[in-house]
Amino acid sequence: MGMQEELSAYGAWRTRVEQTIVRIRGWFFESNLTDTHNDACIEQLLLKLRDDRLVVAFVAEFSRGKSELINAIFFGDQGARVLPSSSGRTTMCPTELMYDEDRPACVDLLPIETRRTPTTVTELKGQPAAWRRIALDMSSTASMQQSLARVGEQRRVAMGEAELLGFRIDMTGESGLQPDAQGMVNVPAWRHAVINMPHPLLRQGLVILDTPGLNAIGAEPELTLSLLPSAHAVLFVLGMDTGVTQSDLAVWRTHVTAAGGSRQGRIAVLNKMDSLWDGLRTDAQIETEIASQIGSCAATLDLPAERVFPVSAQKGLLARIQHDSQLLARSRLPQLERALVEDLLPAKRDIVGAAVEQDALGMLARTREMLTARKRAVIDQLSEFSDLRGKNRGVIQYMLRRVRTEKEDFERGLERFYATRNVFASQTNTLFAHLGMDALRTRTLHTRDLMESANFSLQLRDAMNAYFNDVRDSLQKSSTSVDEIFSMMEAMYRRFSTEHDLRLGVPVPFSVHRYEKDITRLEKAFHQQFNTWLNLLTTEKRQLTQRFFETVAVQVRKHMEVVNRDVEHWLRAIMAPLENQVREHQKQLKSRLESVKRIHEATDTLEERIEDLRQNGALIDQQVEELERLKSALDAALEAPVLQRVDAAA
Ligand SMILES: Nc1nc2c(ncn2[C@@H]2O[C@H](COP(=O)(O)OP(=O)(O)OP(=O)(O)O)[C@@H](O)[C@H]2O)c(=O)[nH]1
Ligand SMILES: [Mg+2]
Repeated sequence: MGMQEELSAYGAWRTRVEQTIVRIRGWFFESNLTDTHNDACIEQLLLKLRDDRLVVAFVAEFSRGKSELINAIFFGDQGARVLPSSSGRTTMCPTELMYDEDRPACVDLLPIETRRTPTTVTELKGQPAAWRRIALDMSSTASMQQSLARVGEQRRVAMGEAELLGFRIDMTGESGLQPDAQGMVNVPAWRHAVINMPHPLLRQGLVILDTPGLNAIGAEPELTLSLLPSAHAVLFVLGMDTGVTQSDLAVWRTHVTAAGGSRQGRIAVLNKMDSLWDGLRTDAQIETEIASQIGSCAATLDLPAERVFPVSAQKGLLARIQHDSQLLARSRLPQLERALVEDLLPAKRDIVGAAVEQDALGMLARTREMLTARKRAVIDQLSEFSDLRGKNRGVIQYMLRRVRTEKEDFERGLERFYATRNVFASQTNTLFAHLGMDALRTRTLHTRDLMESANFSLQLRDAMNAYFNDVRDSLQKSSTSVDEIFSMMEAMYRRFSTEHDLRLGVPVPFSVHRYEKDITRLEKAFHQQFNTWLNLLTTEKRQLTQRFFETVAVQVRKHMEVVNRDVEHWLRAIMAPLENQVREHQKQLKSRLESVKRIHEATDTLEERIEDLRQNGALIDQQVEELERLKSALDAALEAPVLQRVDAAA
């Protein structure tokens, strides 16, 4: 199975899961079983499923063959080299290849000048006017290549200007751009490119991120802080002819391991294996050479040797264009592709599966509990009424009194419930005040001001430290609030379980701590970046720091939005069962009282009431059965195999 089929299989799996959830939503609606909590759960879940993208990033120093590798893996069937690849620097800015049906096939380019303002790429993605759009004609390879080549455009600017745009200048050209005799340097014309292409793999939700080598990037903190850590797989490309050089290591450290995004699969690729096929070495010599290169590469990067793949991207591409299966096998591209798919899909499937399990199965379980409670009430009433058969009015009167007392008891309990709900509301307000996006906005503005007025590096660092401390502090305070809410709800659950016989179990706990990790990761990345800059506060450095801060702020905001969303979800999740069961119990008491009253007043016969209850019970049984069917359907959809391991790769 090729990459294409594997991804299609995954897409089909996801669609099946999604369809089952839509079916469940429909049934809930028809059966009158929806409530706001369930609705919100399902909507969130569907959003998660629809927005499910797989991001594969290619990272390396320039000319290691990233673009060629992308061509060979993803565009071999195009019959030509799609992404520009040539000796020297080709890819000049981070380039995302994806497909979004709402936009035409096109290349969107963000001018490099946007780096002069602190606005981040993420923010600019919401401002179409900031981008230059070039149409992409998918019917002609030549015109497509022409459009794609524009990603590599450059501009000649004065050194000072280049520095303002965040590029490092180095007279020797080693650790920065090298100026010519006139003091001019070539900088990329674009800061970021998004290629929207209706390619089958991209349609499946695959996003490919091609990055330029070190010096061409200059300072683009988003790559390190956001794009790369959120990628599901990172392919780090090395040249078999060069091995791991100092600048390769620098790229590995700044882009791959620095931001600490260790969740994704990391694969090292030893490209240009064909440089060993010189016609002089024997096959055995080539193998020995490859094995030794793998060993030293694995040791230097601290990766297991199985994660290092020797390939020839160029021969692989050629083989695909010429349909030469022997050459394809020799390029060893299929092994790399298999590793990539095996990394990507199960990981992704686990994430999606866990979300579905938590949200959808949780909701089914809650509904199941509610139906069970309803059924129990029906059975109790049935036996109560059956006992009344042949009894005189006195007994019925006695029963009427008993139900009334029970109802009054429960209503007193309800007062406590309403009081708790008020406390809950005020505690929730406190919690959101700690987590609040407004507070975060004020904090961000304040830090921005401090940074602007800073005269020394130390002040910049202090401003950032204060910012992170503030964020952490708000998380800690939220954690205390969460604990308070939990204890109160736990007591309430217990009380209603013992005093009114509700089956509530224990409320789900919640921890804010796991979100602190993300903040710590950002802080670490900031310090690492900051420490690499000199202690002198130049205009360039101030700009760099500010731009870096803006990226950090956007990331922190995103994380805090997630915390807020999760907290909201949790609050609903602990309040909803209590509210539902209380409401349910209240309804039952009312209908029971109603029934006994009618029997007492002889408006209904006992047998009629018993028959009603029987029918009601049968309806609940049917609902439980349907619920079980839906649950099995969801289990089956989730468990369907996604990845077929086929040994004959290619
Ligand atoms: N012999 C050989 N050459 C290769 C191979 N892969 C790429 N190349 C060549 O290496 C050069 C650089 O390839 P690119 O794909 O442009 O490299 P890149 O990593 O994208 O480089 P930048 O975009 O400049 O950062 C090109 O001339 C390719 O033809 C390979 O497997 N074997
Ligand atoms: Mg390239």
